[in-house]
Amino acid sequence: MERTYIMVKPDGVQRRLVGEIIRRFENRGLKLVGLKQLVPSRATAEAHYAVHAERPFFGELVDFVTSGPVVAMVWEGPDAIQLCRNMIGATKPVNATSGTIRGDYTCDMMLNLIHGSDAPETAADEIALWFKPEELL
Ligand code: FUP
Repeated sequence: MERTYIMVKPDGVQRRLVGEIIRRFENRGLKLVGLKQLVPSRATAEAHYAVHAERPFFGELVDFVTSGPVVAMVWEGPDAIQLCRNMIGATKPVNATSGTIRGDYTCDMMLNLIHGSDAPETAADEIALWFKPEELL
């Protein structure tokens, strides 16, 4: 069993896609172990995207993810990290195929609805950044 950090970004919340996204993960058989809505602080957003700190889009990315409520979640299941990445679809819109969340609902690189951890180490770091242990049930 593996756990992954999933976040519906502000555009996904504004577009009323939270239910649709949760439904997809539930239908797939994953287990929801943590869930909350919050407006991320700048410090949390910068820590979450620290790997991109030197990239030219970093400021815009932090502005975007702190611009409104996000829905932070932890999902559990076999190979949950890669399985969720497959369901989310590629970062580059032209590579996000139909049937994936991004492929079905967005063609914008920044306004791409959802984040999912990309490896076991980042998943552990992100879960610890966004959730207290007692918030995971
Ligand atoms: P992903 O893991 O698919 O969410 O993508 P990354 O961690 O590589 O990038 C994080 C966010 O930065 C993306 F959701 C969108 C933004 N980004 C850009 O705007 N331009 C880029 O070239 C790469 C990423």
